[in-house]
Amino acid sequence: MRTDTGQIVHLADYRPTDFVLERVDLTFELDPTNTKVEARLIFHRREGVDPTAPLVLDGDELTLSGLLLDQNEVPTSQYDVTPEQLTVRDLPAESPFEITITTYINPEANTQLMGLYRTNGIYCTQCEAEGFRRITYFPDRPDVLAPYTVTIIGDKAANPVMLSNGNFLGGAGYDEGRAFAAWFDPHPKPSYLFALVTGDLGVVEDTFTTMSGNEVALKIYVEHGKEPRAAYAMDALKRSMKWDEERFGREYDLNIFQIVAVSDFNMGAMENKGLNVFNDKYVLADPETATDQDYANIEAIIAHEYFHNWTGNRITCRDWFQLCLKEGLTVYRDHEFSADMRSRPVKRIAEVRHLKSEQFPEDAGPLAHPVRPTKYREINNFYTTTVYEKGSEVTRMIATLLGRDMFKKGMDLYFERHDGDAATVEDFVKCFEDASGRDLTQFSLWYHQAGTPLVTASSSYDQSSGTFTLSLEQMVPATPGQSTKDPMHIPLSFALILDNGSLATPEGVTGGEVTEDVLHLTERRQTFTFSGISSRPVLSLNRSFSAPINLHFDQTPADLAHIARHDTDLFARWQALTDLAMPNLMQAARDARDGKDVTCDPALIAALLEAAADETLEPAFRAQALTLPSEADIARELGSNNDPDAIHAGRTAVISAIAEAGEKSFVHLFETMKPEGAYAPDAESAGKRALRNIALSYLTYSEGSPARAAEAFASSDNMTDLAQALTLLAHRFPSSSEATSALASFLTRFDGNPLVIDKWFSIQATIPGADALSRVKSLMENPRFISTNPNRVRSLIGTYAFSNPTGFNRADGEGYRFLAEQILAIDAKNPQLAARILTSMRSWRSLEPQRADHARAALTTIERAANLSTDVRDIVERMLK
Ligand code: 0A1
Ligand code: ZN
Repeated sequence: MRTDTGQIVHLADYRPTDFVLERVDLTFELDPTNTKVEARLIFHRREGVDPTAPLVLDGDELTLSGLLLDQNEVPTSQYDVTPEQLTVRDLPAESPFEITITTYINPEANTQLMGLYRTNGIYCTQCEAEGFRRITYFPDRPDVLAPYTVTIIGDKAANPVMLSNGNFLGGAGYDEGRAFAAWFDPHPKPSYLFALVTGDLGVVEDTFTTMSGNEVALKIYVEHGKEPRAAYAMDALKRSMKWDEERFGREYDLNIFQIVAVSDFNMGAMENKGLNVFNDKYVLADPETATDQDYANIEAIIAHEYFHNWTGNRITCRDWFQLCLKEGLTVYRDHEFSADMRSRPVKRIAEVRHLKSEQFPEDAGPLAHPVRPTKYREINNFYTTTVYEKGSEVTRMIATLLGRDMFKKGMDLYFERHDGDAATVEDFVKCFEDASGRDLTQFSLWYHQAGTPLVTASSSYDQSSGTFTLSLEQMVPATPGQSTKDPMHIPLSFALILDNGSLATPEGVTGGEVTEDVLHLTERRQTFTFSGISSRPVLSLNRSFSAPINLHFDQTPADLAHIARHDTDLFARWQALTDLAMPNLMQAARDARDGKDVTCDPALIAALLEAAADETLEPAFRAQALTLPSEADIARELGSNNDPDAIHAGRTAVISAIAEAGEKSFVHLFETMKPEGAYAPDAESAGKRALRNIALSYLTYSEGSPARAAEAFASSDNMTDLAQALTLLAHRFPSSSEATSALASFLTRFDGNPLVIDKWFSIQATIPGADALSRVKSLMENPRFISTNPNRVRSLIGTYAFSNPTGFNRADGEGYRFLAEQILAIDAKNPQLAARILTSMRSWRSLEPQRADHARAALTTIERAANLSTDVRDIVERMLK
């Protein structure tokens, strides 16, 4: 394992390489423990570079076994080599030269799953961000692009499938018992997009004809027997290809597109050119084993990786500081795709829930960093929700500022101007400036200033003059390394809703720029005055969540209820319901902490039940309306001195009050919201199931018995309903015989299906209360707990730490001490996984003092441990700073 080198990389130090890489020719002779890699690299010295400058290549845990220069052995006096670097001197000043490097690597021993590794008898690679240097010495950085030829030689029986990037050149028997295959990728690419997969795999095949008539072979490789479960992924892929042509004019550019699903993978999936590798969780689905959420995730991630072909691969990043250039933009594109495939407002609600629950805490804690950071110690730790989700929000804001047509013009210009480039965020923004003529200098602060802006709003209406005045103030909180901030350009979508529910059209506005329904807040304090408003309107602000901000706007419950009833933006209606609920939930937490009775405002109950019963609204929206802010959301709003037990108790009491008041409605929804016919994963059916299941959840509170959930468990014919019923039994009635027997029957029924067994672990890891820890510990003893499989580790330990506030944040600190032990054990095998799970403690400073002390002590234990990886050291030190 690579332990910490302590080196910090700075954006300001960027400079191009001294040598230009012209071509890459790789030959792999596969062996589980001793794979031979021969890399033939053709370089020339960049113009103007010192003719004596050496060639310096990156490595990671490598041993050099051969080095040739133009096919002649290089004398040892001409190079220096360590496991991390190869330096070759005395190279030609002008003419191109060929370096041939031979290394032997051990895929079987590669537990960190970076570079070439083995999973279930398959050879597989993961090279982003810096995994290629674990295969051979190489200029392993994203601005070094070249075409690749790859030859794979391996045992024929064990590797009937041999894949790499690009188009297939040919393959056959090689010698006794061995076969070879050769691939050529004509599109110059950086090493992080290299992939190789071989093994004995099943395949699902289809074709897609592109808009200019090219036929593309589509192949999804899965373990034998799982082929039927790849059908939905294939369908999502074809829809993604079509959508990218229609919406962005992007056509696929090879004659084959391949996806491989593997069961050991650190992340969700990887966009290697023409050969995407997926965590099988995001490929495999059928009604019996996958939930509606699983289907939606598959659709989104298949699209995301496919869309990277243009935003990431054809145009890549100059350096890793530009990661949001491909990730933020590609998330924006996959969000838009899902919005077009499903319900746009419901999709937006889900995005904002995710942003607020994951990115906002990151931005408010010790790990906060700008969307485009300027330094890092371990790049793997920057695949964050800030780079991805906030990066997507920044792209969305550009579209909001410019309008749909101008945004499209800017995107077209970006594709035209930068195809084949390793580009920067500045290059991207410039395209929109050039296309629109708009200056985006101030807007660009969204890339550079960390922290969620806080906008405080107040308004007044003057009947006599018919004017409505809105005063806005913005503040960007201090974040690590950035103590002062400049005012941002914040686009706020708004509506003025009149008494009868119609929208006011102001005659004029002063105080700042307003384009269509968007206010441009650009100063620290700004007052907008709208004229020609005949009666007092209710302001709906930041509709569709047009800017990723915290908004403090003291609106009365009556005004919020008005928005919840009338806004034409469904997102804003949901937001108003959330804003109605939040103060109630915060007060409930305080009351529970102080031992007082918890109450629930009847106006909140009425608004929620009204939305739930409104048949003009789609069921998926009604389900979202009934889903109260989570315990983590409440903790975030409370901000400091948090007691997760009190938050849980308060929220539970509020839910019980709603459940009792609405019991009749919930029974009605539970009985009527059943999609007709056989299970189908479409958004409409999924919405009905979501509404029925949230109704069932409320009924467990009002009825106080597991009977109805047990009956739902017994009668469900799909995984969505089954998993929800099991969750309710286990979480609401953990010691009931119904819960015990449902958990046992679920296990028996799905044993042998790892993705479903992950659910079995997660459901138990999230049972609230202090007993969760002993449950998690005993589940770790279960033979099905496989400590080397990232999905399984995440499903038990990750889910416990991230998603069980009361179970993890035990007042005695045992949860933190347990996590510290686990992080050290995981780190020894898989640093990336360990570092990621450790971020579950990112908000430790907002806990009440006793818990915070325990958390600090546990983090300090990690910090002081010997042989920490760079990944974990980077996170733990930033968290303790
Ligand atoms: N680029 C991939 C995600 C990814 C990132 C890093 C990885 O290893 C460190 C693996 C995958 C995506 O955005 O889908
Ligand atoms: Zn991505």
